[in-house]
Amino acid sequence: MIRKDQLELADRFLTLLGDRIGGGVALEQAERQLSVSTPQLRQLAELLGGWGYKVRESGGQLKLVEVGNFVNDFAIRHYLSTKVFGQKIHSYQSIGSTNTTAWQLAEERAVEGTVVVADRQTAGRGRLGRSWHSPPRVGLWFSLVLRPEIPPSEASGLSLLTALALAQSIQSHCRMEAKIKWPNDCQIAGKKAAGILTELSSELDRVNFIIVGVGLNVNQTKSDFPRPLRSKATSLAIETKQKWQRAEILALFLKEFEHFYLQFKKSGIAPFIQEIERRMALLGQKVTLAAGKDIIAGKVAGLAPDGALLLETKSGDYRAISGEVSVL
Ligand code: BT5
Repeated sequence: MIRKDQLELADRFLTLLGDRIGGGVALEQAERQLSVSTPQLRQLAELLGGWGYKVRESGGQLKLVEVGNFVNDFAIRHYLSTKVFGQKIHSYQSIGSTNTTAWQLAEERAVEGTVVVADRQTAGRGRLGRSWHSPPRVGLWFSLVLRPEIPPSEASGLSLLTALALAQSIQSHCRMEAKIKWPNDCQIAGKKAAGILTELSSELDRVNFIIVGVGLNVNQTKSDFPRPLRSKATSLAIETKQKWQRAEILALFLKEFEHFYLQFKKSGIAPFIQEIERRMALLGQKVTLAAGKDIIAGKVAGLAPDGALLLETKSGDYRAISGEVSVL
């Protein structure tokens, strides 16, 4: 177990190193600013090495020569500026499903804002028993524990809220337009870049906890996707032609989400509907909606104040609270 003061020192050391490959600082300056001896500084460099940050020492200079792109507690905290989300982080190299682990932790009283994140999932889940492709080191596979005091019927709004926070953080950080595909996807250039799996533990009139799971494709190349996914899935790297620091994106998302979530707890999804509609894929388009055994054809008219999808159909307006939308 690494002590908290060591973590803080390592964090400050990384900032002194400029936080990027090629960044550096004079040995003497680092010792002075961190109030540590040379052996202590070397220990900190070793600690950073374990997290994928390689520091080289030569001629009294320290240089950051490798940044590992890990998504672990240290890397996330380095970028984190939230009050609730990510104050408790469980990070794994490999795990079945972060949603399953977050659910277990929530049953053991994990606090609101707990984040479970994995470099790889071996049994990543989508909705309705579908699977989620989660290869190592290229994506963000994580789940959040939420404990809102809302009726269970309002929980589905959290998928849309998450999609909005994802779309906004992708857009502001990667300068790339991201759209929301109702009810739980984020699309870039018409392809799926992220999926959201919201799972609810509740009694009839009361939520015990909610797990929001997010899979965001970050640094995959086209060939990293299995063939059947290649035509419909994409990643931030494919669309922007550059690799991204996953821990930084996670921290930015958590900040955006926290901001929205605090308002959601007071006023529900209604105040966000206009913004979600503005970013909605398929608005005004002819689609089919598969909801249970029903297939409904219609034009996407927008969202109801509770987040339900509104379709204009031949037999009048149709309101859907769940389902799968496909373009006709
Ligand atoms: C979703 O389901 O889109 C929800 C995915 C949630 C994944 C996260 S990862 C962290 C957390 N832990 C979990 O175990 N799950 C959550 P759905 O709408 O049912 O879409 C699933 C479909 O998306 C699959 O049937 C594939 O067609 C496609 N798919 C699978 N992996 C994909 C990927 N990496 N990128 C894009 N599409 C994918």
